[in-house]
Amino acid sequence: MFNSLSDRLDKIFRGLKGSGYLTEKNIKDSMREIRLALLEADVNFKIVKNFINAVETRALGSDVMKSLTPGQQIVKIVHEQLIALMDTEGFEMKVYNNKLTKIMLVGLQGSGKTTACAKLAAMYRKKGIKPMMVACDVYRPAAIEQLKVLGKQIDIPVVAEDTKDVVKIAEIALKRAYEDFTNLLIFDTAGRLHIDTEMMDEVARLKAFIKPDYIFFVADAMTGQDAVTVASEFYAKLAFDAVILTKLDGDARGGAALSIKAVTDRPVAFVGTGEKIPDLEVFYPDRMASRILGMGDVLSLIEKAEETMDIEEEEKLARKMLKNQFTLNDFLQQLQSIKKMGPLESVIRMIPGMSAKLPSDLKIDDNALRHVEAIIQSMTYQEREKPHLLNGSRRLRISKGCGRPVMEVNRLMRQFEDMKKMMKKMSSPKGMKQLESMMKDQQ
Ligand SMILES: Nc1nc2c(ncn2[C@@H]2O[C@H](COP(=O)(O)OP(=O)(O)OP(=O)(O)O)[C@@H](O)[C@H]2O)c(=O)[nH]1
Ligand SMILES: [Mg+2]
Repeated sequence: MFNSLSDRLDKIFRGLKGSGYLTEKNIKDSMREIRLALLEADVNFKIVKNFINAVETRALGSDVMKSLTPGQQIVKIVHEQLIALMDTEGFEMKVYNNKLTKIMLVGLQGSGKTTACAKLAAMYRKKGIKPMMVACDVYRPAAIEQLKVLGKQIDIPVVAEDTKDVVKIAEIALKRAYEDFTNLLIFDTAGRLHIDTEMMDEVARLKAFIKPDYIFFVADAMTGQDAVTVASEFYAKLAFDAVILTKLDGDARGGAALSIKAVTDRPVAFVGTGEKIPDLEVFYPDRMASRILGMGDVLSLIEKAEETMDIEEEEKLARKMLKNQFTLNDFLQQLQSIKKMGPLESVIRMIPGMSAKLPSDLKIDDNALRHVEAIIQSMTYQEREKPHLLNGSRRLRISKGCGRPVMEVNRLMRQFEDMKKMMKKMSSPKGMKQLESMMKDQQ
């Protein structure tokens, strides 16, 4: 997501930083380029206009022109304006473990409502909340089945009734929720191809009966400005509280994420970044702005790591690395914990400075990781601890065992040796100094 916008902005800023001092002309030129970049990312044209006006006014201010680092000042201004554009005004879905919070998900067909129900349920359960889901999409039997399957997969109860009367279902669900001391009741509703009165009436009836604490409008980011238009129509008819923007992992150019708040005045609360249950993130405008500007998103990366990794184990591994005792068994363990964090490409792009360095069309093949894993798994424990045992015939056996060519086995061994050499270098005091200066270069 945002790759091409990030690349374009990066080029513009590099030009600005390179020129040393700024004139009114090169500010105006770069504003024109930023404007084009935003329009190309499918940001609403009115928003682009306001955005550029705000940035330009601030950039032409005497403080910026006179500063020693005018290029960086402009990046800072764009960063701040992006944050303002996506401002959530502190919106947060508050759920408590001693009372019931009711939420409703609405939106067009296929926008990702049912998936988001399960993702939210799983996310909040991790925080010690007891969720329950309710199937109120009564028109398609497959829709009810889909929620049931998801519920089973994550072991969260689903209320599904054999009736078309959504209010009746809600009544049963509320009763069950109170009986089971549920803290979060999530209502999945039917999507339509477009907004029609029948659908709005049903959702409105359901809303009046449930009296939800939050209504979320689920929008597919891939549909760009259409998502924004539908969101504002929806908002006019059914005042929702916030937006869940899905499919930000796809080809979405980012326009929807950048426009929704300004157009509907409702913030984005969560973003969906994949089809799997853990692929849901709380939306933070500052982190998103940093990602767009290729500054990386260290906080999200750390959170992801903390959620999926065993910190104690990681520390043990780090100590082994420093002592140069890192073996293929450790390497395998680390590969497996990295895999848990999600697709490699999205992980790498959150590292500051990395996004701009990677070509936007770069596709990191997660299969490569799987192959490496398969190769190591075909070795005996002994071999993983003492790689020098791996002679030609053992390598051949491993290659047959994992179904990868011997060449790949050899390459992996070479890379592992190189990695160990690098670790050895880094663990010396001189190496640490080098690492420090590398990090400084990044900033
Ligand atoms: N890549 C990606 N796919 C998603 C995401 N969220 C949902 N999907 C996929 O989008 C498709 C539609 O998702 P659903 O959750 O069934 O959408 P819905 O809004 O419930 O659809 P209806 O019930 O038909 O209105 C499914 O194939 C999901 O796997 C996301 O964040 N990223
Ligand atoms: Mg659905």
